[in-house]
Amino acid sequence: MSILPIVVIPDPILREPSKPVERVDDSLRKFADNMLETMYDAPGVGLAAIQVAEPIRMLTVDVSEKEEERQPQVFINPKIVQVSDTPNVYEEGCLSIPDVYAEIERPAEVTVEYLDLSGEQKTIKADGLLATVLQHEIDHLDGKLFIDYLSKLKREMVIRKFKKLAKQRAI
Ligand code: K2U
Ligand code: ZN
Repeated sequence: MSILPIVVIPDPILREPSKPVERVDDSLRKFADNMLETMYDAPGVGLAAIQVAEPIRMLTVDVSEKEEERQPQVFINPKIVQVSDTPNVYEEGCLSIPDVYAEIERPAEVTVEYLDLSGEQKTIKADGLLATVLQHEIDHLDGKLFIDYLSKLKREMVIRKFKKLAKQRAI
């Protein structure tokens, strides 16, 4: 298994919509393993394939508690088919936008249809942190970032900070 480099803003690839997975095969399962290893190493509770520069519609999640056994989940071609009217607010972060955290409001419950690593069609009804992380990761597959939910002023402050850091790194 390998730890893959995580893309950070302002890399434009993060704004590209990801393409549906055509075949669930051993090569995809190997890539999913590498995504999980990368996610645990970061550490994170979710990761979208685009964040490791692979524009396909696949994401990994593990919202198990630190002292619990790991519960890795892989979602292929995930589609949100139902959302609750009740909202929930979580302080979100993103491995592609390091050291930025913000309270984001999203539907508290979502129903997601997806393929698992055997290629089987599945449906999950999620709430709590899993619902938030699934919505955050599925946004990534559409080129959307959690800072897009911030005010224009706050979003531009974050992007300006990263452009300045990118320039300093380039020197
Ligand atoms: O997309 C990502 O970079 C994964 C995020 C997942 C996340 C989404 C919404 C709310 C919390 C996390 C990373 O895991 S960010 C690192 C992190 C880990 C635990 C809690 C908060 C942030
Ligand atoms: Zn993210």
